[in-house]
Amino acid sequence: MSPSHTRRHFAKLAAQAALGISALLIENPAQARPTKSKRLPSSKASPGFPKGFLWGTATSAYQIEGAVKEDGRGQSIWDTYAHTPGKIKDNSNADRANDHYHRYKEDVQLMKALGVKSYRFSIAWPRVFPQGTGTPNPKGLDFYDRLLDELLANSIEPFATLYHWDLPQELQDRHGGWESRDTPKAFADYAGYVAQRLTDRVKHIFTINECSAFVELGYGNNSIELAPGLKLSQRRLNQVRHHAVLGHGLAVQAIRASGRAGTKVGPAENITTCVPAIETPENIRAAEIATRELNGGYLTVMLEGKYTDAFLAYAGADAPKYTAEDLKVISAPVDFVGINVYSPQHYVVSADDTHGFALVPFPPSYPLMNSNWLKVGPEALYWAPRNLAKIWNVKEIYITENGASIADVPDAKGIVYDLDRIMYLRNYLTHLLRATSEGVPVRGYFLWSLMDNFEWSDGLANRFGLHWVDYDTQRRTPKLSASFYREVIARNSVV
Ligand code: GBH
Repeated sequence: MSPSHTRRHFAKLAAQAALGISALLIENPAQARPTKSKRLPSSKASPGFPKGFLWGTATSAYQIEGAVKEDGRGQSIWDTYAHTPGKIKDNSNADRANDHYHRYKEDVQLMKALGVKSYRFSIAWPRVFPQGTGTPNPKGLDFYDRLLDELLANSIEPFATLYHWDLPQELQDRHGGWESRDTPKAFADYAGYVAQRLTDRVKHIFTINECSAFVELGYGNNSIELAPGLKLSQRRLNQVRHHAVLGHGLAVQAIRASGRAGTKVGPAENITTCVPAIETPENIRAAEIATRELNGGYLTVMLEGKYTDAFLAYAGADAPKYTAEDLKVISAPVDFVGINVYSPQHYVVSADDTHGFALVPFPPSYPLMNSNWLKVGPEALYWAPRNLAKIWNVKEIYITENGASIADVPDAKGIVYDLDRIMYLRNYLTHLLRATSEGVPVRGYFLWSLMDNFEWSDGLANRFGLHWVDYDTQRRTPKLSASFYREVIARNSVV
């Protein structure tokens, strides 16, 4: 540093000390009020998202509801798993979680304050069919009835997910859960029942949240684990994969049969996102090929009605057993495709081999958010929907989840200044804006999550929320990122 620079630097520090640095900090995030004026300073510089873009937030039943023994709810594989010693990092469970079952009205007001237009939540199968099949619990849908009424009274459009991993324990005990064809069949019955009862108010239904995550991490040999935490052989795992996508297809058909006319349905899949490492025509093509192959057991079979040759060749003798009719069901036409996008799973370059693509290894110090899988790569939010539209000609896309885990720390007044979450969101949304500006048909975006919640095997300690949750008092406090998101929504643009 030059002497003059050092002097200036010193003078600045002295001034801060004189003022008292805390006097320079904002009092609370609510001070960052959304812009009221129609003529915005940056409106020329940053073009907006399409008119009517559906800004939303997302949650799931087991992660927020609590009330696990109320109103006749049956046990799910997650109750069992979370109560198994050693499974959850901080030894927590979601028996109470966010107590959303009783505080949903307050939570709808949090959404209203953000200005969101839509909300993605999930319905707990074991509340509706406590044993998975058979007679529905008469009180099973009452909570969702109340929630829907509250959302609609506040002009927030409900998007319901039918399966966010909380399989009725009885189905696991009876026949190994998704190992059996009876589970996709039971899922379709449940889907049809919900469609019949709720599609007067819910117009968009997601079948299954992330087949790929709950199958690979729940039944496969992976270091990250989800319930039921089995480590099956490749042969059995392939059959589970097949049953999961079959469950999706059967549910699509059941919802068409039992829902009101105009009900729209599709998956909410954890797409394996492939990004060209360097944007050349060859690498772009390679990333498209990789996207189709690496989603072979999930989105590709759902959207094409066949397993790719490479998928079957790789599975070899362990390939799933299925019929031609199964493939028709799995690829039952959907109205939209939802994708959860957190990270680029792979950076891709072209290759002259039979595959036509090669995966670039991640360097050991590649930046992560606060989850060991959450690699930061904002371009994922451009390439995931862009490839989805390009490869399969999908006409209606929702980003059903995107967000960041942070080891948030509230200050003395309980406020969280999560600049790192804002950094993540701002960068990702910039790439989403590139997609919509180029005409990629993304209709909405559901930020994960409205509030901190039970983060599966990571427990309550790892936080994804726009609102800090104090699990002792159940107090919700907006983080700085809540003000950021409110501003994004108000201006329909990246801010
Ligand atoms: C979502 O999972 C869930 O839907 C949601 O419930 C959860 O709270 C949220 O994200 C945050 O975790 O092969 O390296 O990607 C998506 C994240 C996808 C994380 C699969 C683990 C496997 C490791 N999961 N991923 S990797």
